[in-house]
Amino acid sequence: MTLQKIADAMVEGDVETGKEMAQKALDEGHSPNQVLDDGVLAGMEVVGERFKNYEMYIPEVLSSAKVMHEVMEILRPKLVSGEQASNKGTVVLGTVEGDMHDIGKNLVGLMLEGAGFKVIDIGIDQPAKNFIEAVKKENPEVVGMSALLTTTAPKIKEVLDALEAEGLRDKVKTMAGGAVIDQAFVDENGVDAYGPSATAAMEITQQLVDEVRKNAS
Ligand code: B1M
Repeated sequence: MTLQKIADAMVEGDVETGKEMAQKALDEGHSPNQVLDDGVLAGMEVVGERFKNYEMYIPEVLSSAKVMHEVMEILRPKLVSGEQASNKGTVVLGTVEGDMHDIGKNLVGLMLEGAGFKVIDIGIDQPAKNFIEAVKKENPEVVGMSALLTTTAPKIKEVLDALEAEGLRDKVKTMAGGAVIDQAFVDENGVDAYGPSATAAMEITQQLVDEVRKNAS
């Protein structure tokens, strides 16, 4: 019931109720992951459907995104455990050029941080050169790219080509995710892994870091 109220608050763009219900759900003993999956993401799914069907428009979707952001601030300390800042691996993460969507990317970053990885989030609308700059500076094991538009998905390939051109392709593993990305896209474009969800991204990142470290030793 409380989780449903969080989902409803997401759809209605009601920040106060969203925050209140998220705190109530935690107090009632729901895990942060339950609040995320059955409250926040369940609500976002409805928003996505309504947006697609022209039943919700950009300002309303942005209000839903605000609710999500505020609820995530409540969940963040609970999702990000004491495992942080270990030597588990580094991930450079960003949304590709031309793409402003960051809710999924932020969630992936949060979950990865929670699992103990160092996350360098370079933000939204990032051209290939900025990914390269971050790789040179941070020396990550993994480069993560998020794309939610059919028009911006090809930018992932541009990042891969730039890594190749800079002689960095063999030093990192790459992962991509977002609404328009699937396994076929990843296979066709030579990305190392597809991240279907933030939860899956944690496990995949661990595998990719292990591979990079094994190859380097
Ligand atoms: Co946009 N939008 N949007 N939008 N938007 C979509 C993506 C769309 C599918 C909606 C639709 O029409 N059905 C559609 C794209 C269609 C297409 O290209 N095939 C679309 C469109 C068309 C647009 C605009 C062009 C609309 C317009 O202006 N006419 C415009 C483009 C702006 C731009 O980027 N240049 C636009 C704008 C916006 C808002 C600004 C209003 C807002 C974004 C706010 C923000 O991000 N701060 C927005 C939103 C919210 C959406 C929907 C409704 C929801 C996206 C979302 O946040 N989902 C979306 C509909 C949909 O996806 N069904 C839609 C929740 C989030 C948790 O899921 O991002 O998928 P997601 O992330 C998941 C996984 O995919 C995965 O983990 C996450 C958590 O499990 N994942 C990764 C994501 N990245 C990963 C990276 C990884 C691994 C896993 O490794 C690196």
